[in-house]
Amino acid sequence: MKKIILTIGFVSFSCFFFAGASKYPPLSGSQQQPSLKNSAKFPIGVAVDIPALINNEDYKNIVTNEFNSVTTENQLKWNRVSPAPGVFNFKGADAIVDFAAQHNMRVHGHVLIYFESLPQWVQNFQGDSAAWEQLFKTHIQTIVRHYRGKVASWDVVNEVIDQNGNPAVNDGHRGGSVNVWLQHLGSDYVARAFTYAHEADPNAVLFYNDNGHESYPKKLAAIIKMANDLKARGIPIGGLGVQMHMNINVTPANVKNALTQMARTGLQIHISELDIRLNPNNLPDTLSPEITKQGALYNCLASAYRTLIPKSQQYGITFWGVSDNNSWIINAMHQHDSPLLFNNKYGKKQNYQLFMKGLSSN
Ligand code: 9MR
Repeated sequence: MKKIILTIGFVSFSCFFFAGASKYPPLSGSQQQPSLKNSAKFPIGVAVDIPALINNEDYKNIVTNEFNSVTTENQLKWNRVSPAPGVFNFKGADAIVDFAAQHNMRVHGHVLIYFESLPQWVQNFQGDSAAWEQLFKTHIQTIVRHYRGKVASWDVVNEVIDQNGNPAVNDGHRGGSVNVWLQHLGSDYVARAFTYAHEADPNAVLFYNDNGHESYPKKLAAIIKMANDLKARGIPIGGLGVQMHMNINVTPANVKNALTQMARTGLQIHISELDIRLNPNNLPDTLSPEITKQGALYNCLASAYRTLIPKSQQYGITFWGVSDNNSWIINAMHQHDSPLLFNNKYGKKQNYQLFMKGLSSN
């Protein structure tokens, strides 16, 4: 076994590689190509969107060659799937689910209850708490029933704990949306969301999904406490989504600490929205000096997940986007960055190899 220590700037990465790590692990089929999915003993996923998944051959090839799980990046957000009262438009998400079925991929459904990405009609909805409850329940159950047997798991509730570990009343750091669910349904709506989803598909694995576990200790503690409380009450929570939208200043120690603590819940642990920003301050100049740091962090993350999460809890690692030009960091945040494993021309980056090495077991 070799220990490789990379020290770049003031960040030190310490990862263990086993002697066989440069070879691909034994695979069930003898003809399998080297790929991310063939290098891991757990699913490797990617968030996908329409129309790229239908129109773009390079994008499709990466999705089918490298991944065995897909997450619906935007097509099941409330504003897409239910843009008007009583209207459900499943066209976009159906296309993703059909694609996944054709290519034998798992589908993770994102997202049922999220107080961002709500259409105006929900934000302006008028009614007493019973009317809000009905809106909430109908939304969850209509979608989960539609995909029963086709979508393996759901982000049932997303991002409702703030950085200090308190219930999020708004998306403060992004400045805008109010948590209408907390406002109208009281704090126990999280538990009811899981119960409603479970009624609609008892076989689906149900996740609470959030970010910042590696950076905000009070938030990490609050998420773990909530998960343990839900479990103790018999609420059907099956897993925790650890988004891991990170940047190169996150330390391996913080990643390892978050994963170790999350694993103690006994729930499935899904690294659900992985990307690593090179350029958190959005500087205009070259990104290249930071690429080594990013690669080292990708490598450590893969190896930490493989070694620190018990096999029975490894739901997989999902990237938030196929290639840099499809990343929300470029498209929604308009940042100058290069956060993923594939570049703007759909080519593999150096990070790809480093992440893959981290996936390999001895
Ligand atoms: O990647 C998504 C981007 O395309 C959307 O514009 C944005 C707003 O809906 O949401 C992005 O995805 C978010 C995910 O749904 C929840 N966790 C944070 C993700 C990045 O903002």
